Amino acid sequence: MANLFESVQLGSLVLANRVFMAPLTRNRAHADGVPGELAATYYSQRASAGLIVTEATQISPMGKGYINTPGIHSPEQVRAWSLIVESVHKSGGRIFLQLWHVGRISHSSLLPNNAQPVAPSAIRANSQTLIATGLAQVSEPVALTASEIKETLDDYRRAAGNAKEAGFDGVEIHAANGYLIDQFLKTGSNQRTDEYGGVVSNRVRFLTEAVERVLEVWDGRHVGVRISPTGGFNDMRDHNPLETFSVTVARLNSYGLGYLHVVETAQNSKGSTKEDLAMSAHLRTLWEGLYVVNGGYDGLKGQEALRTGHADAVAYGRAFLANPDLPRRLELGAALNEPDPTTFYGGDAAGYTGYPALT
Ligand code: 8OZ
Repeated sequence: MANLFESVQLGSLVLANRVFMAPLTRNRAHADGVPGELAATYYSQRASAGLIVTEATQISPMGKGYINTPGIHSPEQVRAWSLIVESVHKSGGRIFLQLWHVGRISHSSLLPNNAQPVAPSAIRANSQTLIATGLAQVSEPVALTASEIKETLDDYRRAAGNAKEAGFDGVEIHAANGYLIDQFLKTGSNQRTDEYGGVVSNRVRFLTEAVERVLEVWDGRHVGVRISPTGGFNDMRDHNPLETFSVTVARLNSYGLGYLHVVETAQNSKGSTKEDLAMSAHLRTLWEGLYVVNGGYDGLKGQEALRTGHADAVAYGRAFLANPDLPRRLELGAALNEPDPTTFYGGDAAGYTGYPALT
């Protein structure tokens, strides 16, 4: 059985270990979605991760849902990302870009011409986002038309191509945590009566078509998908998660993807329950590729997950945020820096590039 510090093959890449850096929203990009000046330092400090997955990055202006998140749709954004990637590669790291469309989890003040957010159905989430004036309820969304769905899928392809141009090692499709793709998957946010709604084979269509667009530019082994089958974050619910996600995983198997990344917790920052872990264990039996888990893991629990075959790799969020040299610390059993929640979202170097490595 594998252990956390053993290498693993991902497509043409040999990853140095199985301690991955989970995607972490940090809200330090410029208003135009160009990543901030400190991002190259922040990510290259964490280059000892087996794989870095970047913070969620919007594929289009309509895909934005929070203040100061980065994009991958303009030439300036692509140029800035390419410098970040170069810096990570120079430090020996591997880095995937996370492709994100927030769907209904947005606010008109963040969107072109104060537009309403878009979603599978016009159902407002009982959820908050961060805008210029602070926390705000998300806006009432409008349902995507059939032609807008096609345009959004094209945005996935363009963004995936931009990520390739920036030099990334691959991309992760964000299908978790209540954002656009998850909104299509789960019944609480999808009441469509066309081929994108209703039975699960329809609800999974938007995800599989997004995957197909991304595979027009990337080799499948360099593409991951992140899901949150038991996740309730962002006001999500599904009437039969076991069915929804069993079918989703079975469909995804046919693409020969690099990995499946499963958020095992119902809410960000909470631990996983027996039910969360049972769902994940079930999906693990269905999935034919590399299986990455996230949520509530420390070094011991991560090691145990690999030893028992529950997972092939573990993605750490908060622990990696606060410990740039996390794999080394876990291997040594060294003490960890504590993450400071007051500097998670927005701000400067404090709580970003300021966490010390071991000397
Ligand atoms: C926390 C705050 C804002 C966004 C996710 C992209 O949950 C996020 C996110 C998390 O996937």
